[in-house]
Amino acid sequence: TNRIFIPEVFFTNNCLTGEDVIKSTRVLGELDGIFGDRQAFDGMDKDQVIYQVSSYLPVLENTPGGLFMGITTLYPGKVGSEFFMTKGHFHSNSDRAEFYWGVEGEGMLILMNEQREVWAERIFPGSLHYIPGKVAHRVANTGYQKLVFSACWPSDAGHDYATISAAGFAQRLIDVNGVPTLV
Ligand code: S6P
Ligand code: ZN
Repeated sequence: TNRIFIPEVFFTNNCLTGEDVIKSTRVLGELDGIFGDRQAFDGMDKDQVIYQVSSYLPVLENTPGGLFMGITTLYPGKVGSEFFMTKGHFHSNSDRAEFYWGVEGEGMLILMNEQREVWAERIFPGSLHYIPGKVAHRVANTGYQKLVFSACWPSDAGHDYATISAAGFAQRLIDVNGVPTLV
């Protein structure tokens, strides 16, 4: 049976259910090792939800030529002085690009190329971000409310989390006297 997909409903309610919508939740305990301040991390509740992703997968993973879409809700907070952020990844098919766009709240899209050069773009409602292939991407919530952003990526992109798990990003987004700063 066909199910009608209404992006407005997806965006505003973030609660569509269906066999091609996958919801996942990341709690702090699953982000072990990605934040710089180990002592601060150890003192925090590991069951705290850091972000949730609803992904609309109209075709099977790895299908060439298709598109996926996701919406991520990233909650506000810090581990020490480092803003809550997503794990971050390259794509397994490394040349695959992606669009991100801001929906609600404020944050930073942190990008790193294969030469480990890092830069960042401010995310806000209506901001649009083109992430070229071979560029790792991660998002930090720099505000006091939830950050909601959406993404569209090729169905054969895949996710390479291992490279970032092993080597991290070359810079971190830290709150320096109230100013989000890459260090
Ligand atoms: C997928 C896209 C997003 C992220 C989501 C969570 O290609 O980039 O939907 O999956 O923002 O981030 P991460 O790094 O945990 O997958
Ligand atoms: Zn991606």
